[in-house]
Amino acid sequence: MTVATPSSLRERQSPLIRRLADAIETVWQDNLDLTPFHLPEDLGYVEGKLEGERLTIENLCHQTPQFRKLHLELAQVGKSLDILHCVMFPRAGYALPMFGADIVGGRGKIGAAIVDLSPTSDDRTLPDAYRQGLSALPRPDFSQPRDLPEWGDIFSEFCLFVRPASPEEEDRFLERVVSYLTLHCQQAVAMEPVIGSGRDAAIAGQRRYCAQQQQNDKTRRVLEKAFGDEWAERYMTTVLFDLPPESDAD
Ligand code: BLA
Repeated sequence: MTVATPSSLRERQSPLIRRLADAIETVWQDNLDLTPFHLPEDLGYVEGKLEGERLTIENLCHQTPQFRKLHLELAQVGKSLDILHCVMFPRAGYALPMFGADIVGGRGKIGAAIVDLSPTSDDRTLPDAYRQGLSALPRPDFSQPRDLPEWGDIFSEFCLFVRPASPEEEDRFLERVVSYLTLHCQQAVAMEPVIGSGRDAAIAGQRRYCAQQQQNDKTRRVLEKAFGDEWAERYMTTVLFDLPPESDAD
């Protein structure tokens, strides 16, 4: 992997993105047993051109006993687009929801901020401990909620999708991400791996999540314009939302 200075892009990004990236890493380090995860050689640090502006992507990945991949990605297009993308992919034996977050901003404003713990079970609901933990959080208070696209039927009733309209709303969004993430890490480390039908259902749920996310045309378009159709397809299906193996392999 090309090793970029991990903090180099971060320093140039919107404050909310920078703070979120730092916060996510802190929660991971404090709660999980991290070991390195290596992306395909050429995909750790990537540069392309988008409408004359430089698109830079920096990936940070880990794995843990419970997660086959923890992915934190920062991307920037010239001065116009700042992106944070984060997904935690459970290992096959761990029937956990999917943690996902995506922040898209630019020119000093965040236009889209989304975070969710998305169910992977057959009945498409979150485990009780998640529902209880999430219900106990302060009610989300944001003045500009956004509508989910059609492929977003994978998200839970706790999905938060907003355009943060003030520094206070940015702070509240950050706090909520940290709460979701902390709950998720605590649940994950306390969990016993499952076998049999629970395991198959969790794998199927994770595959469904990734397949739906691959339909996000807004992400795909940014990548296609900078790197071409084929590269975008490879990146979306091997780095952003790779499907877990269908059967028993971990
Ligand atoms: C939206 N994602 C977007 C948008 C862009 C990207 C440009 C449109 C912003 C807007 O409507 O204001 C771009 N996101 C990217 C790129 C990467 C990225 C290029 O992550 C990576 C290199 N997306 C995720 C995850 C979630 C997610 C994990 O990657 C949710 C947990 C959601 N992004 C998401 C949703 C939208 C979005 C729901 C709105 C899509 C729409 O309105 O059609």
